[in-house]
Amino acid sequence: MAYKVAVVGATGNVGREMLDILAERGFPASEVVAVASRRSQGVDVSFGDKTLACQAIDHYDFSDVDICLMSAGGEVSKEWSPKIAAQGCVVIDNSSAWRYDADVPLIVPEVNADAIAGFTKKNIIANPNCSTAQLVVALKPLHDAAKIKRIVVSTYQSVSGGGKDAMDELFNQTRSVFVNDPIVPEKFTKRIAFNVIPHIDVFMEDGYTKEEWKVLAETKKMLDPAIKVTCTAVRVPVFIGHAEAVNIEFDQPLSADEARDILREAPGILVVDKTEDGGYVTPYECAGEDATYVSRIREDATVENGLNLWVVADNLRKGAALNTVQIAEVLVNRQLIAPKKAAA
Ligand code: 2RA
Repeated sequence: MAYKVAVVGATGNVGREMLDILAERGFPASEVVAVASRRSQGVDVSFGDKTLACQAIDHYDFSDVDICLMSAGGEVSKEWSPKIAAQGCVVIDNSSAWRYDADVPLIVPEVNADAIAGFTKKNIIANPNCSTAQLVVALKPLHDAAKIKRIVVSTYQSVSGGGKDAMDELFNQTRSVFVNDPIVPEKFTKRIAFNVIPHIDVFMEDGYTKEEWKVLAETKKMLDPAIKVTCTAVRVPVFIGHAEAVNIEFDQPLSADEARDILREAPGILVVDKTEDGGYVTPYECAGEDATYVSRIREDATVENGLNLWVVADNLRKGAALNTVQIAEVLVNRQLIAPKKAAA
């Protein structure tokens, strides 16, 4: 069986990555179409060894498309996902537009693949925020083993999470430092080159940022609403790869050695954890990789049943495009959808 797949937002960082990952993983596609805004109509994007010219979303007929991978931002998704879904096409959306809707499953396949069955209510499935995706992959096997009570997360998020313009801003500011040009922040609120900024997404009434709230709300929705979560989200001058320092308090005792053994067997995780110089993974090394890496696993003696971890992943892949394609693979492998057009 083969499916017609549309990638909406095909010219963006995540859209391009979705096309790469569909090709790399040999997704069973009868046809892949690249869709973007009217502004990007005709722009060429790569799909494996082919080049696809982008179609404009407002002129595109989705009625024979089986799966739409959407990465065009919240506003576009709010307008277009229901229209596309109403044409019998399952939308897997990477924005925050649908994540907190009780009738839309929020899925990380290693964590809660069974919850995908609820997609039929709206024909929409949500992909989590990048910082939550890698976090729950690491937490799930530990929660199953010793029940997590509370986590304290500090994120170190690369600029690619803010899109291509944010990557350009880091590049241009870094260059400006060396040639002594003035630095005028545009997308970021302060200079990002050779700096860190404790502010991602908008501020909320309680003083937290929306990025910090997303980690809390999405972890509860996917893993367990009883887990207490607090987060500080920070932008760092790294192009690709988000890192997280995670402090966990468990209900049951769990030693660092036990956690290491559990994580080594867990899906989607690679443990790189040697207490020696360089015996851990950094964002630079995880760029382009599919795994969520866990390093620096150690007991926290300041609380009962506490552990600390360092969790790193490619935010454009596991944090976005890869997870979206994996969700599509669950739909297909569990035969939850049938292609509209039978193969000739
Ligand atoms: C960021 N979490 O890193 C966002 C992207 N989804 O800005």
